[in-house]
Amino acid sequence: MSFPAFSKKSLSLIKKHLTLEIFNAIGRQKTDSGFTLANAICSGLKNPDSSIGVYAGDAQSYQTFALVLDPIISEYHGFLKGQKHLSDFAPLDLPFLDPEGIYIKSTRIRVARNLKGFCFPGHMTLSQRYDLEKKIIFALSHLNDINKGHYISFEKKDKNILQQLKKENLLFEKGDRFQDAAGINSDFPKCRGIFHSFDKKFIVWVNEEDHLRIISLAATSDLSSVYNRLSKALSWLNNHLDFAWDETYGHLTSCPTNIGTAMRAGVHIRLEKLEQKKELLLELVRAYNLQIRGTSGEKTKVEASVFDISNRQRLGVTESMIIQNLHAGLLAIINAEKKL
Ligand code: CIR
Repeated sequence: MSFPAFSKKSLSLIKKHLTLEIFNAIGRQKTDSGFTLANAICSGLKNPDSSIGVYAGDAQSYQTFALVLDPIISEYHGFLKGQKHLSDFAPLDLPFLDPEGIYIKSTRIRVARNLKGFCFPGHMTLSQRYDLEKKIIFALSHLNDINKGHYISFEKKDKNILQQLKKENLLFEKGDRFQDAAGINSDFPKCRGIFHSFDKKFIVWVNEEDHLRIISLAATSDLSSVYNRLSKALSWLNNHLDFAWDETYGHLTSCPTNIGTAMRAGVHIRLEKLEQKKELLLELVRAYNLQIRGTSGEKTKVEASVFDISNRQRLGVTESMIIQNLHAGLLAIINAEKKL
C-alpha cells in the first residue's frame, strides 16, 4: 500500500495523525490474524466525513498500530501513554435528577465488550462468528434473577417480535456506512441477535460493532438504579466470559473512541428553552466533557427538543466517575433550563 490519499475535505483524526513517517514505520505491519493498516483505515478513506476514521480488527491492533492509534486515543480521551486505566464499578446512590420526569425521559447505559481470543466484528470469518455467538448465548442463558430472559436470533427472526423491539428502540440494525466500510456488516444478519430480560430493561446486542453491547435502560432519571443493575449483570458475566482487556487501554473495542470503560451513559432529555440557546447548552456540555447526539443516536437529528446527552470520555476515568460527572452535568443543564 502506498501513502493513503485522504479526501481534502477530511477532518478525521486518522488523516491528522497518519504522517508519512508513521506510515513508513507501520504501513506494512500485520497483526497475527492478518489485520493490516489498510484494513484499519478503510472506513476513514471511504468516508471523508469520518471524525475518527479508524477501527481495530483485533486486540493486537492496539499494539501493532500504536504509533498512529496512541495520538488519536490521546486526543480523543486526553490519555497519556504509560497511564494505567482503572475500573471502579462500585454501586452508587445518587439522588434522582428529575423526580417528576419533566425533562429526563429515559436513562440508558451501555458498555462494549469483546471476547479474548476472537477477532473483532470487522475482521471475523463466518465460522468464528458462529462459534462466538454460541458461546455468548450459552453464557446469557445462565443469567439469573431479574436479568433472566431470552435470545432472539436475527436469522431465525420472528418479524413481529423484531418489529416490536424496533418500536421500543431496543433493536440494532445493519451498521451505517462507516461500519460497513470497516467490514462490521459482513455476513449480516447471520450470527446477530439480541438478548433481553423479561422486563426489557437489560439488553445485550450480539455481534454488532463489538461482540457484545451490554445495556441497562429505563424510563427514569434515577441514574444509580440503571447503573447498579448493569454493574451486577456485568460482575456475573465477568465470571462466565473472558473479555479482551489491556492495562493501559482498558477494555478493547472496534472503535478507539470506546476503549477504557467502553461505557456510554446517557439520557434522553427534553430541553425546549436551551434548544433556542444552543451556545449556552454547548458551553455546559463542554464544561462537563459531555456529548450531544440526535434523538435516535449518532449523526441523527434532534426531534421534539429531545437531546441525547452522554459522557464523552471513556478512558482514564472509572465507570463510577463517569456516572457522577454525568449526574453533575445534567443537574447543571436542568438548572439552566429551569432558569430560562
Ligand atoms: C467516524 O469516524 O466518524 C465513525 N467511524 C464513527 C466514530 C465514532 N465511533 C463510534 O460510533 N463507535
